[in-house]
Amino acid sequence: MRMVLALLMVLGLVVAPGAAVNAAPVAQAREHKVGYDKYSLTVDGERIMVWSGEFHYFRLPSPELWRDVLEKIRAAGFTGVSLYFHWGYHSPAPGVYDFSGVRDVERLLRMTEELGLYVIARPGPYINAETTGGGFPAWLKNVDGRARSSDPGYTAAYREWLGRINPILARHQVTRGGSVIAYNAENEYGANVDPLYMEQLQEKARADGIDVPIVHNNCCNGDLPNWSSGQGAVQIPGVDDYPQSFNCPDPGTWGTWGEGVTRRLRDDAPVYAAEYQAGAIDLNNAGYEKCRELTGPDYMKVYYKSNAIGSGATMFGYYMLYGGTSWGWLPQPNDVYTSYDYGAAITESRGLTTKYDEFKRQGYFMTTVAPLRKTDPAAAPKPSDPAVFTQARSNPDTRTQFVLVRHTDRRASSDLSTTVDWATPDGNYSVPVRVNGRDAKILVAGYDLGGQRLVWSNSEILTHVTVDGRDVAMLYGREGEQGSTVLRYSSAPDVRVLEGDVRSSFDGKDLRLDYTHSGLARGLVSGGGRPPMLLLLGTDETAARFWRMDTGAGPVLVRGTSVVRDAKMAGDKLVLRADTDAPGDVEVFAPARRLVVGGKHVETRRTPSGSLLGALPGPRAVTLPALSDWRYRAEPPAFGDTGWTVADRTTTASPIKPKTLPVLYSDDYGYHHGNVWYRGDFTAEGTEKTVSLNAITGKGGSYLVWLNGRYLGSALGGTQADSEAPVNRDPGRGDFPVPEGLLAKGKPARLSVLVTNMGHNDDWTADDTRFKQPRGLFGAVIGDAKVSWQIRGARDNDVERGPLNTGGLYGEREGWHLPGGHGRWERPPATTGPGVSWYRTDFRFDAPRDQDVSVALRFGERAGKYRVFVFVNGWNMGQYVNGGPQRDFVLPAGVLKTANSLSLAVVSTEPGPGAPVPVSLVQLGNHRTGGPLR
Ligand code: IPT
Repeated sequence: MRMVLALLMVLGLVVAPGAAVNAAPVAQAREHKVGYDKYSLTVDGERIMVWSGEFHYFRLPSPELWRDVLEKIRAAGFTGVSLYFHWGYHSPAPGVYDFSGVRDVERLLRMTEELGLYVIARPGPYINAETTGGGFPAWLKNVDGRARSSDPGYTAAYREWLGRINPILARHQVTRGGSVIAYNAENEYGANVDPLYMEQLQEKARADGIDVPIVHNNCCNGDLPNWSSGQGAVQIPGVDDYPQSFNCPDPGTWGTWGEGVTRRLRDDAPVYAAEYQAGAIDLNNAGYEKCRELTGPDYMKVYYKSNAIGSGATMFGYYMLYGGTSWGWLPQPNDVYTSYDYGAAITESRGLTTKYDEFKRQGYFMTTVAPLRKTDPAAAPKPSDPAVFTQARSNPDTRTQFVLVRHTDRRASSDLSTTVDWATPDGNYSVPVRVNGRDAKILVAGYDLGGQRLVWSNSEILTHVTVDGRDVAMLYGREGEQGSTVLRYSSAPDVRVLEGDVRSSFDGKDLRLDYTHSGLARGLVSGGGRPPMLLLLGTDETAARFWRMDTGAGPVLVRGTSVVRDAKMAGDKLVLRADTDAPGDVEVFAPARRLVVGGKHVETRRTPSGSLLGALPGPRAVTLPALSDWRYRAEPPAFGDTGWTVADRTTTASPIKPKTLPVLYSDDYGYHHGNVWYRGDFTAEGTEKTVSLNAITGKGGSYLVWLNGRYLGSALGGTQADSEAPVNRDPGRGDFPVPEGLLAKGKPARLSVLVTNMGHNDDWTADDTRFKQPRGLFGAVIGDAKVSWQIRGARDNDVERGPLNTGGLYGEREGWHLPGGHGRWERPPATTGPGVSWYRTDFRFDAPRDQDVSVALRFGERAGKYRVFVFVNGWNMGQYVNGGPQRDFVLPAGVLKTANSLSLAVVSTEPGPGAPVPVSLVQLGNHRTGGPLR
């Protein structure tokens, strides 16, 4: 292997760590060189800050909206996105791969290229991600050889996948004019590791044309095998860190999983915060708002800033920026339900939160201030109060200093004011600082801010731009806090305060401005031997109202609007695509005389700040239709005589052997997702007392049992079994008494069982006894009866929506969930029995074309033990479990059209009313976009 690597290196296909990576051999105009050193990645020799976060295209089955999310990500100042690619999402069966429609990842990569976002590509093969099988296709459960190892069976399987995805990623590398700047091999590979496998993954990537640096996201702050040296080592080993844990019910408890400072793992590579916690899985059903609180703006301030200064990382991947929806059978059942909102900065319904605002404040700073891309630890100015903690880094070339200020005890929330003695590059100063509550600041000294010299400030820098030869800088602090900013001039500059209360003094070299952060203050500084500057001094809130956008004529600033998607200069016009959620001001700082927003000219006037100020309308109110006119159809147990597969196997590839034979695992018969029906035929003795079953469904699943058409009851499915007796060989046990007189000696009898498969276990520990846990019936005993079994699952004929959309309900096989009707539907009856009842209705959704209205289906209260599969225009948008944590099911535009069909498959384990479960359409957002989202 070493020889192969050496050979590839000679051929220029692999690069030695630290060396520049070669561009593709064919000369192309947009080819770039990617390299790195201990400080950062470089593109054509220029240092870059990869300030990125995670997005899962497979959790948004609407490519039109990928762009919406990516635009919002870019608008917050991110320079990149981190993207998992989900093997199982593309591959329903060995050798079968689909990259069309909602799976069109080239379209996704093209969008990142159009938007100028770098991509950290993470194709696994294993990705975890709380998705079924951790991203492995379910058919891999039938493949011999331990997954995530160099075993030949697994190797052949994953090479199929990499053989498809790698060339796509290779085509889109920065080195070939694309966006992919790094390639993540495997995922948190730290348990049961096989270094040969890690090495072979990378050889495969290189052989498939990957020439950007290979990275890895190591688990647990890099404490497990971390691929920084030895066989299988990657060029840039990164670290995953979730300091807050996933304890959403208790959002006030901080740092459960540690300090949260990313470790340096290699001296010759940049520090990479591969997955840094930006939300949480709702493990304890607290609801995602609690997860958002656990990882809210105060956590972000303290942890992200501590991490930036503590580690000097220049590559970041915040997990998640937008979580989305585990629609269909995407969820991994042990950790999540349908919603994967994640408490992220951008909600599942694509709304922006206060976390988004904090990302923007930090992101603009991280990506504006170039000296941050190369820093070493430095002596920190000493605070006079030991309850205040400081830490510093400085740029060895510019000598710019970055000082972190926070409570010594990160969890403390007292209000401390003190001073620090700061030896800045421009002299020694006593600088007042305040830490009020859970807060942290990164203060800057010795920085060439545009044409100005910032000596120091105890306000934080949001961003700055240069417009028509004038610097426009925005600094901010928490409402009510004192602020001071010192700038250097060769002679007294002229200071004109336009708004707010700002005092200034000049001592012959330093201009000192003192103020209280409140609203938005504005001052013009001119003369003093430097270009003029407009200084904007705001609060957290007013800073968050600003948007920075790059145009061909340089970056511009916009104040107002709920997002800015795009900005360009056309002659003297600034042309914006921007949303509003309410009427309000729009103010632009741009080399423009006119303003166009959403294709419409906006009346503006020139302000004393030199900006253009106008007003924009908000969205019109939209009314959603009531859902009525429901029709009904029953799905009788194990209905219909076609489509059944004889289940008579006596062996299985699963390391978990069944309790009874034949093997009844659904995967062994090619039914990998959703519900399966079983029927077991036997000749009765008449003496059978009990039907004893075991089923493994994954957490939260259940099964329902009928004998000769009579409902016997239901039981919860198990989550796992051990491979050998006596431990855990009785998962999901249900014993159902046989009603008197139901079976008669010598008469044919039929058992019907509906088993839900909640999704497949992940493989976090690289252990087949976890990943290859069966689904479906694990054991069945009916007295001494010899039962002939048949099984029926999904048809797998839905190319558009893919294999994870449907299971084996009869109605699914017959297309009752699809638009268009399909057969006879009736008025709902007065009552329904236990089992499967289907309901459907049609509705229209007429949102104005220039508005983005986000819609969800909301479940109201109704007692009973039931779950509901929600189909909108055939798309399985999730599973409602009565009494469960999720009531709102987001319906993304694209899935939602103007004319819609809604089908609900209700699986009830007890009799219930015939009327449909109470559901309604609700609005989760309404924005004027100025045109259709593209
Ligand atoms: C880490 C995984 O890499 C990622 O796929 C996802 O599962 C995430 O965490 C949690 O949402 S796993 C780590 C926290 C043990």
